[in-house]
Amino acid sequence: MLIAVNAIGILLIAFVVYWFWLGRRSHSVAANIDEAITITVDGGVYIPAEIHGTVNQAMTLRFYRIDESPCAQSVIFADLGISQDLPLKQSQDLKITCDKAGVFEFTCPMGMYRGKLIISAD
Ligand SMILES: [Cu+2]
Repeated sequence: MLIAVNAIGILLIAFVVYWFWLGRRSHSVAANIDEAITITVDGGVYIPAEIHGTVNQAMTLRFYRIDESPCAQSVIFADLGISQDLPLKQSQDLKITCDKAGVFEFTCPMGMYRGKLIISAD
């Protein structure tokens, strides 16, 4: 009985590690030149929620909203002064070039949906 409880405990820990560490890593994506990055808006989240790019790299973020919540109707990059409407079930391209390194959050208007644009020096 005790062994079984320990085994369940270990499985739970393994699952938590997978979920928070490995799982999150797979939710990030690096921007390639001339290639749009599709970000799906569904179930209250951006997928992927972490986009990596470099300074002065022209990026195309292609938002595709499946989520019907009114909250998901637009995406805001507050630090970059960008607000973009996201039509339902249509691709909406957003071209961004960052001239400085940093972490720029993008959110829904109320800040519940959250993603990050991570720009490195080069
Ligand atoms: Cu919201």
